[in-house]
Parts: sequence; C-alpha cells; structure tokens
Amino acid sequence: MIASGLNSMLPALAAMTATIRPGSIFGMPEQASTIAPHVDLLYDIITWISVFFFVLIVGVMGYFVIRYRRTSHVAYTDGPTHNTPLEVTWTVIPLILVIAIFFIGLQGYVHMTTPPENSYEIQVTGQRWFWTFNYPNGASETNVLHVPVGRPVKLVMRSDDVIHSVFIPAFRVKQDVVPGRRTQLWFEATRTGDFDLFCTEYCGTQHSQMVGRVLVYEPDEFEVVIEEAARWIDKVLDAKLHLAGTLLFNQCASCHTLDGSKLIAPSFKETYDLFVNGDTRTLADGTTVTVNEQYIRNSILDPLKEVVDTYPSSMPPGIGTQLGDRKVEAMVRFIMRLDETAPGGQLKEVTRAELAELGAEPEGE
Ligand code: HEC
Ligand SMILES: [Cu+2]
Repeated sequence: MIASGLNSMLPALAAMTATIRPGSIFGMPEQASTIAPHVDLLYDIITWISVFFFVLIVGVMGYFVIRYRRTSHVAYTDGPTHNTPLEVTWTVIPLILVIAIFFIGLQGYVHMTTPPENSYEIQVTGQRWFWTFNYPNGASETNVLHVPVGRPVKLVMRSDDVIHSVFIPAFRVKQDVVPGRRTQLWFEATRTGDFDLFCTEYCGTQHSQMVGRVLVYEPDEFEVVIEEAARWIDKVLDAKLHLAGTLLFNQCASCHTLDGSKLIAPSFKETYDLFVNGDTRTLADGTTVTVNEQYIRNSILDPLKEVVDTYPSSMPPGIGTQLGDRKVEAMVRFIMRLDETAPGGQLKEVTRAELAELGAEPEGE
C-alpha cells in the first residue's frame, strides 16, 4: 500500500528535516514519543510549502507591481484572459501536494489510532476539574501519569461529567474524553522526564486548573513507582493519616481552598472553623446540621445528601468510592486538623516516604 511505502520513506525524511525544522523555530515543544517526529515532519512539510509559495507569490506580485506600474507613457490594453498551460500547472501542482499531504496524514492517523497489542493499559477518568489515572495493580493517582519509557502505553478514557480532552504536547497526542463513551489514545515515550498534560476542551470555570504531569521512568523504576503508588496509603501510620490528606488535596483543590477564599465550594478553612467552634451549617433544604466529624465524612461519602445552602450540588458523587475508605478517612482528619495540615492556608509539605517512616514494619524483620 501507499501507506507502507511512505512508512519506509518517512524516517529518512524526518532525519533530513530535523536540522532545519520550522517546528523548532515556531516553538513546537520537545519531541518525547515515537509519533512526535512523524507529526512534526508533516507540520514542517506544510510550513515549508507555505513559506515557499508565500515567497514566490508575494515576490512575483511585488515584481509585477513595480515592473508594470502605471506611468504616463503606458497605453491601455485589455488584460490577459486565458492561459491553459499556466492554469493546468497551478491546478495540478497543488493537487499533487495536497494528495501527498493527505497520505502522510492518513498514515500518521492510522498509526496513532491503532495501539499495539502489547500496550500497557491505564484507565483514565476526566472530571471537573482533575484527572484520575488507575493502574492494573490498583494504584490510583490524581493528575500525575506515570509511564515507562520505550513501551507502548494505552489510555482507556472516560468522563464522569462533561467533555474533556487529554493533550500531551511533547508526545503530540490529543484525544477527547466523552461522557457515555470510551475513547482511547496510545503513545510510546522515547525518553524519561517530566512533561505537561492539559485538558484541552473547555469544561467549566476551573478548566485552566485541569492540568497534570506525565512522568516517564526507566522500566524497573516504573515498577517500583506504581507499586509504591498502590500501597502508600496503607503504609501511613494512623497518627499521620491527617497529613496524608495533604497529598490527596489536589483532588479537591479545583473547588475547595485552604485559606478562606471561595472558588465554587466552601473553603476548608470555613469548614474547619465551624468544626472547631461546634457551629452549624444551613443546608439547601432549610435544615441545619452541626459540623462534626460525621458531617464531614458524610459530605465526602455522599455529597448530594447534605448540600450546603447557596452552593451548587456539584461535588462529584463518586468521589468517596474513588478514594476508598482509608483516603476518605485521611481527608476527614485533614479537614479536622487544618491548623496542622495547612497552617495559614499553606499546604504542609510532606512526602509519602515521610508518612510511611514510622508506619514501616518493625526493624530487623
Ligand atoms: C467539582 C467540585 C468539587 C470537588 C472536586 C470537591 N468538592 Fe467538596 N464540595 C463541593 C461543593 C460545591 C460543596 C458545597 C455543596 C455541598 O455541600 O455539596 C462541597 C462541600 C464539601 C464539604 C462540606 C463543607 C462544608 O463546609 O460544609 C466537604 C467536607 C467536602 N466538600 C469535601 C471534599 C473533599 C475532601 C474533596 C476532595 C477529595 C472535595 N470535597 C472535592 C464541590 C467539590
Ligand atoms: Cu476538562
């Protein structure tokens, strides 16, 4: 097929243009996946064609403007009407160009939409306004996508609310995440590092906060990372569970703040103050409820049940299930001890390792 013929041609072409890439001049990000050079090649081809014709057409036009400018001794004649060879030329050459562009594009498209059989599969959920990545071993990470280098990775994606879209510029991949449908996307990272991931479909007020990172590791390091990601919360000592909340807060940060300022939900500062003073909340149905541990837990486990008055009931209903019991417990304690977990509205900095230190198995085991 034409596509397979192009297949053998493309790497050579890519190497050729690599040194004179308009992509790199016009600010394309670094290339970090196997498909990136293909995408950039097509981009470069189209850009160079545009540059060529721009210079040619504007050049000729400029020349004609000067050469045939109106002067007093020019006699008026009828303009030219028709030139068959010229018209055939300017029809056939662009036609060949766009057909070539179509086939290079088709080839890339087919490649990008067919994940290899042995791909490593990660489940992705987009919701307002964060990403959840679930791994085969049970690990669940928010806004951080861990992947191995040199191995095809397939993202199977769904949305819990509106349309979102995953975009990883350095990998040159982008795919909509649509409610009621599974979409997929695959890539193979070519080097280790830390890359941007954006939601690139406007999905509401905090859309611009719906950003993540892609961390690419060597394969053996990757295994360690996701193994750790699956088990870190179990290793946290009970006495430090409230601090584990500082590592989970990013799942709430698009709606809740820590310093009293309002996004679309009450600030945890406000919840904390009510809790400490034993005050009550007025709910949307007119009843009041005391802000105690039980209320905070219920608010996370069943957000639609006790909705705070004047706020929309837009907290994701499935968030408790997604977190799991221990992480919910961590968040409850995190809010109840906000003076320690976020003193002055600033999230206390802790690492998973620190939290596990005391909780680790007794020494000499
Ligand atoms: C998409 C936005 C959104 C996200 C994400 C979100 N919440 Fe909420 N949350 C709300 C809104 C809106 C309310 C107020 C209405 C209500 O009570 O449901 C609320 C209320 C609450 C309350 C009651 C607060 C009070 O002062 O009465 C708690 C507790 C809470 N959320 C915890 C969390 C935790 C913990 C997370 C993260 C794991 C989280 N929320 C993530 C939107 C969100
Ligand atoms: Cu989004």
